[in-house]
Amino acid sequence: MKKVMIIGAVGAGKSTLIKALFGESQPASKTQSLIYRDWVIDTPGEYSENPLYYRSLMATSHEAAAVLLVQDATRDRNYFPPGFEQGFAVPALGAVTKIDHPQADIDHAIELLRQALPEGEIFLTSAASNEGIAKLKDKLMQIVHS
Ligand SMILES: Nc1nc2c(ncn2[C@@H]2O[C@H](COP(=O)(O)OP(=O)(O)O)[C@@H](O)[C@H]2O)c(=O)[nH]1
Ligand SMILES: [Mg+2]
Repeated sequence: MKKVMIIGAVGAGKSTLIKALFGESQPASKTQSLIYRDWVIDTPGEYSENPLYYRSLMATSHEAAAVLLVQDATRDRNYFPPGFEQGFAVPALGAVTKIDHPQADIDHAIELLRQALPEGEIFLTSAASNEGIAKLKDKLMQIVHS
């Protein structure tokens, strides 16, 4: 089965989003290494924050059919370098996480994510309220089964 690689800063909500995509609601534990589960490759946030790991992420993207860039709606800064999406072997799309959060600023999060992902589709999600999860899952299933 084709895979989707999920990247984003430490604490952005990647692992929790993955659990929500699988219909689970328990908290996610800290991701220490690349984790392969079914059609998903979860990555440690350090890999997206530290340029020393970029090559490793880009190499791993060859195993995936798409890369999902995750941006936390409660963060006011960008953890991806400008144009980051272009470094990957496969198409990229984006997800804004934690849109349920009282501190979420969705428009700002989209603006930040657009610097790394000028064109790919962006999905607005909350693992807490489940908003946007089904829509993102449909899209990812299309990619995985294409
Ligand atoms: N309010 C809210 N908090 C979330 C959501 N998703 C994740 N979190 C919280 O964000 C923190 C980091 O989540 P985690 O999935 O471990 O982030 P990762 O490092 O990107 O894998 C945890 O405390 C989660 O409970 C969400 O949709 N809404
Ligand atoms: Mg994680």
